[in-house]
Amino acid sequence: ANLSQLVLLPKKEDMHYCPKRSPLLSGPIHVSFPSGLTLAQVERKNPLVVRGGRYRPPDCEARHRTAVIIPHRNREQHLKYLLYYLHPFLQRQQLSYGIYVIHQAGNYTFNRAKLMNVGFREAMREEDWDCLFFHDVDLIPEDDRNTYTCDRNPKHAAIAMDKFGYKLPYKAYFGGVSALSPLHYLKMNGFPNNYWGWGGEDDDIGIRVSLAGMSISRPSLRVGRYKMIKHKLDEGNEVNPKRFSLLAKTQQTWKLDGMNSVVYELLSREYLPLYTNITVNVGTLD
Ligand code: BGN
Repeated sequence: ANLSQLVLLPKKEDMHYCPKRSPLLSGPIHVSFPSGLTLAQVERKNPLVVRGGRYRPPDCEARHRTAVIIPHRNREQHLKYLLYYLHPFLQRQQLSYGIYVIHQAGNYTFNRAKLMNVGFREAMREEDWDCLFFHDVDLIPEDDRNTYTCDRNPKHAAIAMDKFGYKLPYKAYFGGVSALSPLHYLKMNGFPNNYWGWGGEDDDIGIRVSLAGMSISRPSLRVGRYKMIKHKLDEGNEVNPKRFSLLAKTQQTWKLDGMNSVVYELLSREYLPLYTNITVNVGTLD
C-alpha cells in the first residue's frame, strides 16, 4: 500500500468525527422576514431539534459543542425569526448545540451583560460546552461560513452589520455577537453586572478581554455579516447615562465585579421545543 495514504488515514477512534469543514455549508443566506411565520412552523422545519433546543448531527460525532446565549425581554417576534434562521444555520455547521434564552423578569431597566453571566452559569451547569455564543436577539447571520465555534482568543463575530454599512462602526467594537470559551470567560471574570440600560457594556467587555491579556479574533468581513431586525429603542432599555463613568473605571472594577460576584434569583427553567427558557430576577440598581 501507499505509505502516505496509510499515514493520512484517520485514527480508528476519530473515524466517526464530522469533517473539519462541513460539506453542508452554502455560503450567503438571503434573509427576509416572512409575515405570518409561526414557531410551530419553525419546529416542523427542524425535526431533529430536541427538548430545550438541543441538536447533534445524526450521522457523525460533532467536533464542537456550542451554547448560544440570548438575553431577552419582550422581543418574541425577533426571537421567532432568529430561531427560524439559527437552527438550520447551526445544523449546516454540523455542531452539537443548545439554545438558551435568558429572560429578564419584571419591568426594571434591562441588563444585557448580567443576563449573559446568568446564561453562562446556567448553561455550564447543564453541559460541558466548549464554546458560548453571546447573541443579540435581533441579529441574523447572513453567511453560514461564519462558524459558531471558538477561537484561541475571544471572537467578535458581528463585525459586518447592515446598519453600520457592513463594516465595524469603530475599531474596538465588541457588540452584537461574540464567542468565548469557558476559559476565556472565566479569565476575564465574565461580563459586568452593573450596566443598566443601553450602551457601554459591550465596550466594557472588550476592555476586559485585553485587561485579561487576550486579544480579539474576528472572522472576515465577507462572512461576519448580520442583518439587524429594525426596531425602536425599547421601553425599559433607555440609554444608560452612567456608561461613560463606568467605562472609565473598568480597569479598577473588572476583577471585583463579574462572574465572581453575580447574584440573581432563578425563577424558572423551561425546556421548550426550540430553546431552553431561563427566567431570572436580576434585581435592580441599588
Ligand atoms: C457605542 C456604544 C456601544 C454600542 C455601539 C454601537 C457607548 C459607550 C460610550 C462610548 N458605547 O457608542 O454600547 O454597541 O455604540 O451602537 O455608548
